[in-house]
Amino acid sequence: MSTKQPIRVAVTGAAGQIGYSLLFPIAAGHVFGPDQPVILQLLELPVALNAVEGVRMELEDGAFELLADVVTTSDSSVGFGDADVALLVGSKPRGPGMERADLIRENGPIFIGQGKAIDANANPNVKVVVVGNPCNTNCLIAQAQAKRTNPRNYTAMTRLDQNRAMSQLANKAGCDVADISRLAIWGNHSPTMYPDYTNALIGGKPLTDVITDHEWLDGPFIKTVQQRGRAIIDARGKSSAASAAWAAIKHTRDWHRPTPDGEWVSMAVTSDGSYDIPEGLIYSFPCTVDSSGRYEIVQGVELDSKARARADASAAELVSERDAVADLI
Ligand code: NAX
Repeated sequence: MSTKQPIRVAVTGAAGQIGYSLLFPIAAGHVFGPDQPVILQLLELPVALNAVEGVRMELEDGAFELLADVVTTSDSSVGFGDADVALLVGSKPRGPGMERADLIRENGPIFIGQGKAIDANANPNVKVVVVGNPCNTNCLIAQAQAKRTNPRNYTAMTRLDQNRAMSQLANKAGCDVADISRLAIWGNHSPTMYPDYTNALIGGKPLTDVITDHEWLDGPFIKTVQQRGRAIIDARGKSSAASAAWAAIKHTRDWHRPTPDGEWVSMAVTSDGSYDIPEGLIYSFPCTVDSSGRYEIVQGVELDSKARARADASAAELVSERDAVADLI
């Protein structure tokens, strides 16, 4: 076992399908590195405590060298106690006939409670990643409770959208995913999100020089990425789980290491007014992370008029979501 102090990672919804896929890579060192011990603090609803105890037993059966401890609880002060990282996965799923606005209202109170518990109990520099949908606005609600913790460290996950876009582009170009860089998601994790291919590179060259089928880029490509979650549900009968967990791993890992030169990562972070996106929205931008683990929004990215309109449309949706929860923030 490493001599490093363990990192405490709180995970909500740990018995759910994303939680189940998420915990093992964390225990195996895929997020914080091969010599960084972790303590997993698994927060679940009382009704799922048995299930999460089963997950704890499976983690034990993995005999992970880096796993210093696993705590299971439905007490959020224990779950978030001294947490260095909080992955907020648990939330109510969208029920039949439920509109997005209903879901936002249903989940709001969960994120008020969790935001308060994080603020009261976690490490003041806790890094929060909201996965549970509608993740941008849930993040905004939790962040509104941040008095002691750093509000800048409340983020939401759009990495799955970035990964989906990169794979579609690599398939089209016949290249490796690793050849694609600077593909960033702008906006909300919703069908209004904009996967900006106009600034992306393939093997260091402008992507649009390599993929010249602009009709495909503007049409089927964007639509496929925006609608991918629905396509997975239609095919699998369940929402994306392993790919979402992997995206949460990458979001968290990339927030704990310097971004390789020339690359960007998509993270929904607090808008500081960059690109005229209304201040305070939790909006996905291209970001880079420095060696101290601080992210910055990449500046100077040029958006053509179509890209601009798409980025603005997603911001408008986030403004209306914020309006819908104005009494909760
Ligand atoms: P599951 O229904 O399988 O699991 C959710 C788990 O959360 C359950 O075990 C439940 O008991 C627990 N839970 C609910 N409320 C809780 C609370 N207040 N405190 C602690 N635990 C609580 O859902 P799963 O498929 O794992 O999805 C989880 C969330 O991720 C959903 O909101 C889903 O919409 C969202 N997603 C977000 C994605 C993204 O890219 N941001 C993509 C995948 C996914 O759709």
